[in-house]
Amino acid sequence: MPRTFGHLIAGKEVGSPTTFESRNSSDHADVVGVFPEATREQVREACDAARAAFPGWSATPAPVRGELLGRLGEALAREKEALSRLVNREMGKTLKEARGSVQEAIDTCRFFQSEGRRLYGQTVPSEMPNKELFTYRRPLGVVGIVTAGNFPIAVPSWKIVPALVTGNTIVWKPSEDAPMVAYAFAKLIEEAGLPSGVLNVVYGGGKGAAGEFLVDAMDEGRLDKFAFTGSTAVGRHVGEVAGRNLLHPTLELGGKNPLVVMRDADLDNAVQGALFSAFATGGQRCTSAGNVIVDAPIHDAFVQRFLAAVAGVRIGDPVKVPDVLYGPFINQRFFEHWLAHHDLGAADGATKLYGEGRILPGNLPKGWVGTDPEAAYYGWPTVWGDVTPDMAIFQQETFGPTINLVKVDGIDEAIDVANAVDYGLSSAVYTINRDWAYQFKSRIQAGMTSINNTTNGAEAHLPFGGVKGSGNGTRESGIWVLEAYTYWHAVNDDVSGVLQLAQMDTAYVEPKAAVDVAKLT
Ligand code: UN1
Repeated sequence: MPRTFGHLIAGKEVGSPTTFESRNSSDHADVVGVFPEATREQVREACDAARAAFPGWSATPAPVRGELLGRLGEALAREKEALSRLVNREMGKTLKEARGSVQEAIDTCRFFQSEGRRLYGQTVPSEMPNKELFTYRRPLGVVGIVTAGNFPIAVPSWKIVPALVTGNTIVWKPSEDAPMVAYAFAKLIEEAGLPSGVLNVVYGGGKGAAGEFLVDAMDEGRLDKFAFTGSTAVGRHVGEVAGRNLLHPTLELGGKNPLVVMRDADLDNAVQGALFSAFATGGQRCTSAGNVIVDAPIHDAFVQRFLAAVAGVRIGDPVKVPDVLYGPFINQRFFEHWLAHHDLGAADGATKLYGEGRILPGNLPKGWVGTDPEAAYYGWPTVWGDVTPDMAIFQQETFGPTINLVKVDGIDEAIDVANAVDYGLSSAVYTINRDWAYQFKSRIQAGMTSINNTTNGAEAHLPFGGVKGSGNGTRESGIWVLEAYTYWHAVNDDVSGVLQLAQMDTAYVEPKAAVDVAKLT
């Protein structure tokens, strides 16, 4: 019998009248756990619990908060294997990728442990005597967090860990696709010693459910900050609600990431990079490649090698067969959205070079090494050729194992085509020409660029986030994320004992008569 788990509100585990099952993404017969569907009232209670916990947590010295996050890092490292297996089972990443994603959360804790001993402000000279100026980072208050299922521990850690080290309290609505991973993460945060009410977790869906209730909590004045990872459409809505409440949200949204292969590239390296960028996690990363842009002189050679590599891609249940490149769709919605793109591609007039839709017993790709393809949603690796920027499949995020091949002539056209989407999250170029690499990194519209590597590869101490439709310019990770969870407080400390007014009582030194250097000799 699967266990039934509860929300975490004010340090207590509580249930709801309705529940939902979290199932193994690779084998839907396997129920991982049963979770409550939060009511609007419960989301409000969670916000109020976070509000009540704020004075105590924000007054806890930052080094002490950092120490707690260091302990969380140790607990995550201790449980890394079990957590990775949970990620692998619940959302369907390969074990290697799952381990990487847990490591990303560990790295984040380690980085922010010591940030608790910095959180620097400045000491600033005043324009008047016997007066000092200071700047302090202050926490914002209660943070609402909604995260996606594709990185169920790494991406939540990018938000939760810096929000905590800076003294905020939290209501987190994890993805309904990976609530078990969220529960385990929250338990380890509890183990590290976080006081009750500082982190509250409410489970449930997005639309018409816990996610929407948490967004609505901004209109109810219950939140001071919102952080969201998910689709651009939902991100726009979150941004609108945040905007009318004068909140500055963190929005990490979709992508249609370009990977350029220039004529001088190491083709083997480029093929491997394109393969991973396109198909790892079944194309369900925000950083997955959407369009591979190939320089004309090597176009045909690249396509030939790429298609040979695609035919060799191992696909199957990543819990039972460890060395697959990718496993199932995380959920039915992603699968259906991906399936529909086949009609788009056909209507666009693109050429399907590889792929036959859903993997089924009578429709197995060469690389299928799984057991029962009907146990979950599995998709053929799909490659479209002759794609041009005006096509819908070039423009729209697919979020599945599909890649488009686009032919260009030279670096200028490659950059123009790479920029011809409404998104701008990540990007990559394969070239050994220093000038082309320089041109690409200078002119590409993206928050992240790899030179001779995949479109993936964010690390815990680099800024992560997009431009254009991929976000609102906020950044996660590293020192940059501190801006998202604090405001700057300017303090004037006057010890003169008299009223002295800035700009008015300032005794600037008057200049003397002008010196004309030409007349000096
Ligand atoms: C995401 O898909 O939301 O660079 C984050 C990468 C990972 C993070 C992806 N380290 O692909």
